[in-house]
Amino acid sequence: EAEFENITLDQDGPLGILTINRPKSLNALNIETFREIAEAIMLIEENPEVEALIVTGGGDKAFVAGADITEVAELEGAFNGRDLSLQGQDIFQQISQLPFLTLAAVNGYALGGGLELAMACDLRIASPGAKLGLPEATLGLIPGYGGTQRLPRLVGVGRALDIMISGRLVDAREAHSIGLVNEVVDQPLDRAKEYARNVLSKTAPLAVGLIKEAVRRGMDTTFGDALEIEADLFGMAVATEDRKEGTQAFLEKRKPNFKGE
Ligand code: CO8
Repeated sequence: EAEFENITLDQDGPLGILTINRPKSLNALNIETFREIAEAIMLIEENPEVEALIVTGGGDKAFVAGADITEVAELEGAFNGRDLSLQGQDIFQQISQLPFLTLAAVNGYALGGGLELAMACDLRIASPGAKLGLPEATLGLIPGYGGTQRLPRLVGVGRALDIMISGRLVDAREAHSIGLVNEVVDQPLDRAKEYARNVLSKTAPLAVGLIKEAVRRGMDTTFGDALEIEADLFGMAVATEDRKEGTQAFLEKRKPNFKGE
């Protein structure tokens, strides 16, 4: 068990549960918390038992209310800020590149860096009272941990510009209607676990990783190149043992027994 001060990392069977846990500051991400998140991601990557990751917030008010504004207030000059942005972007990229399902259980405020963390996950499941936003402009900042790029990819350019330029908070119902969150339920962590267990019981793990890779790399390039990426990854899926097992199980009218090979 690793020792952390600002987060907890738990395992529930095949599920890794990363909780950002500074409830007195609404789980704001200070530099030390970022460092611990990076270490937790390394531990998760090295742990073959973890087959899906859920990220959530401690306490009952917030997922993560953003970067720690007390630290942001002390930043001096452009270079310092650019570096911080690159470091945060890198950690969230590592989360988005995990080769298995990642879910954000958004149990309250997901603002600024907090929404950027949630958007680095594959899916977002929010509580009815959750509020999401990128209010950086109200602080004289812009989103710096991937938000200006991930939000328009999720909800479209017009809606993303509205949310970032106004700095307004989006409630769970609206977030659901624009596709920023996938589901709204009273107990998002319980639902995230149920969703993840269902995925693990039904789908081939390598296929899940390849789907994520196809979507992620495809969004970065032209449509034509993206189709080539899809074909390459399709070829890799066809070459797996689990493809043989999955198709055979269908024909034999039984449940497949995927091995991740
Ligand atoms: N950082 C530090 N402390 C925070 C933060 C934060 N982001 N959010 C809340 N807190 C603290 C409050 O200061 C307060 O502390 P205290 O009890 O000591 O006064 C405590 O948490 C509880 O918060 P409130 O009393 O404000 O609770 P309310 O229910 O009244 O309000 C809100 C909740 C609306 C969420 C309010 O706290 C708020 O507006 N928070 C700030 C939200 C925000 O602007 N987040 C974006 C931050 S900017 C960002 O994430 C930039 C990322 C890019 C950086 C790029 C690199 C440089």
